Amino acid sequence: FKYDEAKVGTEKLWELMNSYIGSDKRSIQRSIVNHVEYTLARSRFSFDDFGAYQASAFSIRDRLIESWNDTNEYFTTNDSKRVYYLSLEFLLGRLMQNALVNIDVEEPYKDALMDIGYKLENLYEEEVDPALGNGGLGRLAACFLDSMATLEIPNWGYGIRYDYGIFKQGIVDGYQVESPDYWLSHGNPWEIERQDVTYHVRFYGHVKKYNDGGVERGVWEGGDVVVAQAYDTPIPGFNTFNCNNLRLWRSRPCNEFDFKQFNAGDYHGAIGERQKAEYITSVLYPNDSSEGGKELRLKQQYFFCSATIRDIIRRYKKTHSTWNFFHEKNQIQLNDTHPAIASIELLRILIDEEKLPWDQAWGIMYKTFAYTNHTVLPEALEKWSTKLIGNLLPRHLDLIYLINFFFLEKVKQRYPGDNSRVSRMSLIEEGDDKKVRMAFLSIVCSHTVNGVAALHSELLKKTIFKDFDEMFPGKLQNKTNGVTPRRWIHCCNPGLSKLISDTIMEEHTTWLTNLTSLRELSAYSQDEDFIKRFVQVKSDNKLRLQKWVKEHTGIDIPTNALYDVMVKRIHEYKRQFMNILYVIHRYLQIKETPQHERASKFVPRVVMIGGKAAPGYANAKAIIKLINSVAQKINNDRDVGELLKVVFLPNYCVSAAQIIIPAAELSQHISTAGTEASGTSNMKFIMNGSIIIGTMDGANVEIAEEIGAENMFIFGALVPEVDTFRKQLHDGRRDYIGSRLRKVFDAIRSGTFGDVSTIHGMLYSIENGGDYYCVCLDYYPYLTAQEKVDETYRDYPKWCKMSIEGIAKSGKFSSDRTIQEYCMDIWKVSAVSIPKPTTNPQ
Ligand code: B1N
Repeated sequence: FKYDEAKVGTEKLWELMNSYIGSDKRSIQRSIVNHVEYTLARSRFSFDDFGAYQASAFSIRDRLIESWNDTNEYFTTNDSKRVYYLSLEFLLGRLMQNALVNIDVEEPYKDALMDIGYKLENLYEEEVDPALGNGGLGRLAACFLDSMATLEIPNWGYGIRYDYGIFKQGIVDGYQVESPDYWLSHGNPWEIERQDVTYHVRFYGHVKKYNDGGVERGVWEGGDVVVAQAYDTPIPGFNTFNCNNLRLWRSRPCNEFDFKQFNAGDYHGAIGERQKAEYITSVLYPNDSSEGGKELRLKQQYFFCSATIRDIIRRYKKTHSTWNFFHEKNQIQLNDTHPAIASIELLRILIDEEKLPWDQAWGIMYKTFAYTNHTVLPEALEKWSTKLIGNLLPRHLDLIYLINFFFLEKVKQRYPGDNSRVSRMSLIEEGDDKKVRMAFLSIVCSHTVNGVAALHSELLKKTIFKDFDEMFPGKLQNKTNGVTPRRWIHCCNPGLSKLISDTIMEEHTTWLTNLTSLRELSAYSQDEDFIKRFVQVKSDNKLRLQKWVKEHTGIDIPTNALYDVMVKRIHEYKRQFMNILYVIHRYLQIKETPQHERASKFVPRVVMIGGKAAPGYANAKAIIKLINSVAQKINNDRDVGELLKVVFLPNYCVSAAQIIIPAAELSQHISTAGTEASGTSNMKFIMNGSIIIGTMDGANVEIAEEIGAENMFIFGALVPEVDTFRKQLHDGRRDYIGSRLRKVFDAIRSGTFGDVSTIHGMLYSIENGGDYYCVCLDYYPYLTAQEKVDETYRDYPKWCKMSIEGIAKSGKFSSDRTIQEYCMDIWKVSAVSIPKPTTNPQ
């Protein structure tokens, strides 16, 4: 079989199609203007930046669709093994520049647009930032899609097309206020609505069981049925013709099932019922690292898992008539336990609908699924009440009980008489309100489990998954996270990208897919010319951020100051609180120092902190208020002047990150050791030449291993020391505040920063043994590390050397490396490269 020959029969179609848009100026312009006229129905003679953005997006999408179609056809004809990445979150960020860069037409589009009066950079700003995720977990999914497409792995992502993404954060009087992110209000030119790809999804109802020659099967009937409709977003790879897909599901009412109510004459009631169906995919839950146990969330999970599994089965059945090869042709990765119900759904379909024997169904499921854990925080581990599952998904609860029964039999066999182990490992947590432990269920139903950084994976083995690691040695692996250098170096920091290409004399197309070649930069870390250009790039980026800050906060910040940045979701474990305590300390110190001594004692700094707090997380919101109040006071203290500025960066999101990260010189990753599973912004910051001040937590440990601890400011307790401190707290230790921290607490309480009473609860609790995240334990080492920061910044060549060494040795943290490891160790899948498309014979 030769790909080109497949087209021979369709020559006629080729004739009709003016396909494969050329990359010359005229073709691009024609395609854009055609979309202005025919798609947008606007005047071809006058369109604003937004119209130009939309038309360009449609024009680019046309190209993507061409390779999308070719790719899928090729995978189907070749019966390629596929990977499916299931996630409740995909934090894609803006798509236009990414698409242009990946298919290598950014320059031609820039020229073509310039010629008709539009600046491409301005059009980029017209795009809404699709924010269907909370933070690291969702952004990781997006980086993985980019890497899988680039590495030519046959992959589809599956998730939910929420009407409302993560809320928009505003700041009023220093407090966070949330407003809805209705991101679809101006349409979404990147998606393709699939009217024809729909599935029915059932909720509630009841199960009738019957015995089918020794196998118990169920028939699930009644309840509510809603429709899942597919929306596809093409995912182009970098420097390849392959184009993968992200399929997101939207809930719609199901016509067939509504008629009764309409016929009964209850028109309004029936319309109301229909709206309930649409509600399922309305809104993304805004909790990062905590779980609410709400029914609607479980509905979302099952809704998208059911549609996804049916879609995967339908695709498989197109080319297969037996189940024998299902697991060899399909691998399904669960992005945390949020889509865990997918494995039970596959099992249910195989048993109840496909009528397979239990053992065969179980084997297929087991060999198909793999699960990634992203946290050890107990509040983030999903546990669904059996009542809730039993009501919403009665057949699934049956199967979970059955799985648990068989599993516990094995545990008993293996550890006879060890009853406490049996109850520890049970998939069901006993109690008044029995709960299904979704992480344990996912381990039992998957062939492989992984953590997201070396330290995290080791902790999993020692703590929450200890019993499982003992019983299934080797099943638990590590796959250290990574980020895509296409977005996180090339797109967000074009100056640095060009400097790298010029220096190592490689096209960006080469090093961006082989990031370890950045090592060559090491040779230039003390090269005067290189450093000069490097400093220029950084100061350009600082200027860009300065403008952004002015525009979004009204605050003027100097550029000749150290840019100290901490951007991530606000959480006690991440310790933004410790950061702001230090800022207060620094402020008090400046005030205590006579004017004429200040310049020699303090390096001018702009401290920037940004991130969203979950709407129901009172302490996180109190931290935001404190930061803003401290900023207000310090920024208006003329006595301090430009020596210290504090900014809360509002509405932190992917597009903001692309401005903020390239401008940072210092970035803070200061979580309590053992709490941050990996962190991924730490990787983005080092790739952009920012130095990390951080604890030995998450991927910081491996970053230190790669770039050398001497190129970071590492401080703080290690995991065992944290454990000890917590034990001491438990046993009544209270002597841990110390005089310098006491002063800071006093300043807060005395009203120096106005009314910040919302933080008083946290202060009290920290003083009275509730310092679970060990702020006090790490506070003084943190001060020392901060002093080292100032000292180093004064020796600017040394600072630059550290910063450049960081970039040079950041290659490991490309998500390409991560995906290669998943491919080899978990999915056993290899690249399938589609041939260069044949051009129109005309
Ligand atoms: O996943 C990231 C890691 O880099 C971070 O360290 C980790 O905190 C993050 C419930 C989560 N873990 N758990 C979540 C998100 C949403 C939700 O509803 C939990 N996010 C992480 C990528 O590995």
